[in-house]
Amino acid sequence: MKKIDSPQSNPSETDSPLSRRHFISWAGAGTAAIGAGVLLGKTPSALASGVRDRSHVPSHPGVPPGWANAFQPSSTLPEFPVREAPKMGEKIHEFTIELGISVHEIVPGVKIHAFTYNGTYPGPEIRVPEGDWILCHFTNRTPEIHTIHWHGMILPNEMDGIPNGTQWGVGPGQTFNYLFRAQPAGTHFYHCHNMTNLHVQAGMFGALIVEPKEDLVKKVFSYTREYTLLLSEVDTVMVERQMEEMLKMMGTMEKMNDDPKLMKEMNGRMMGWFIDKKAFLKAVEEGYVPPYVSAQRGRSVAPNFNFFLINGKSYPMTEELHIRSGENIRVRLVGAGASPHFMHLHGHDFWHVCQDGTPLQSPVRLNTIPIFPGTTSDIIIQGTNPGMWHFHDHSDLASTNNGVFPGGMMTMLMYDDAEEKGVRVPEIVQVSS
Ligand SMILES: [Cu+2]
Repeated sequence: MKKIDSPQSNPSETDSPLSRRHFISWAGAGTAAIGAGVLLGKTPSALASGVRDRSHVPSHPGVPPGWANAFQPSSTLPEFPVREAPKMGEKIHEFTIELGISVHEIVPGVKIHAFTYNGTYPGPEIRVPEGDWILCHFTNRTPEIHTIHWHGMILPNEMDGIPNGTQWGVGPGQTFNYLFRAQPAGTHFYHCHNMTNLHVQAGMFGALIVEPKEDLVKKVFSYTREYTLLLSEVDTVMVERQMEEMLKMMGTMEKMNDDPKLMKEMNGRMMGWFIDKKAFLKAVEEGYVPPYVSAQRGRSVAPNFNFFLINGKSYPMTEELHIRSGENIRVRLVGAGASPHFMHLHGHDFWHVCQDGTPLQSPVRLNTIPIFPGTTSDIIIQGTNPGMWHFHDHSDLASTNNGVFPGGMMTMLMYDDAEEKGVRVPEIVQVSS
């Protein structure tokens, strides 16, 4: 780990989050250093160097002891220079992810064709310590183009995984090697960034947990178990139809390979790719009709979600959370899909401790937490009320399976010692009311 020298010594100036000196640094050398992506050891402040300096984080009144996460303008800066290469002695964690097409069962009787990372829906959880490196060999074994976007990571531009944006899409049979340092710490996720409306519904997402050097949450709440819940939803009719269309279209394209005349027509227009905005506008002028105007590829219909998933499953097939009286558990909630969800716990209040990976300045006490698409929230549940408690999206639509209550985005908080504590609740599996 590389530390930045900071000549700041006046505590009043350091503690003031918006001191004049910070502004001057930001407007001057700071932006230049960030733009160049280089690490300069002797700069006037953390802002100027473009990397974070944690050497003087002040304590804040009202937060739990040890929480020390007060507001600092420099706290969004990367801890490590972004465009560095791995150095001798630094740890590289290697992962192989193969994308294939598999059949995924949401609940008994409901199966869809899915795009799966290493065969699972969602993909495998990736977990690495902050500051170590991730080297991910991503191979595409499907006929569509895909990438992996590392959501929440502060990484080099060309590792961000945007097809025809920061990299060429990874085509059938191709492998792309993603290499970046795991930062910042916290709960994050990864997902495909091509045709996300279909590909994420089809299963292309997974958890990415970057473990901090010092776990502030554990320091205060000393949790013993943790769970990661990836929240998403799917329109099974749309996914089935589009997966079928995709396979058909790919078949046609394969035939075109042998026919030069047809091949000529299989240009950027057909794929919807243009070299720049000017080329796109010129094509429209010449009569090109974008696919969102004509439903020519059948992709203009908005999804009508009918299944609501926790880690790819709907109730009653969701995995339960386990707790004991007096125990704290950490639950990482990830908004991996396209809709907001409102996770509500019965019989308890819980602590919202982290947002988008970072510990909050002060934990917030709640019984319902909104999880918006692309956000992550970590909560701590304290074992204070033995029994078997519902934990579910309070949006009533999401409590159904294909319109039938109960189902959807719901799981149970199960006390392992409920009976010991004299609470007997029959375990009933209900699939219709
Ligand atoms: Cu994809």
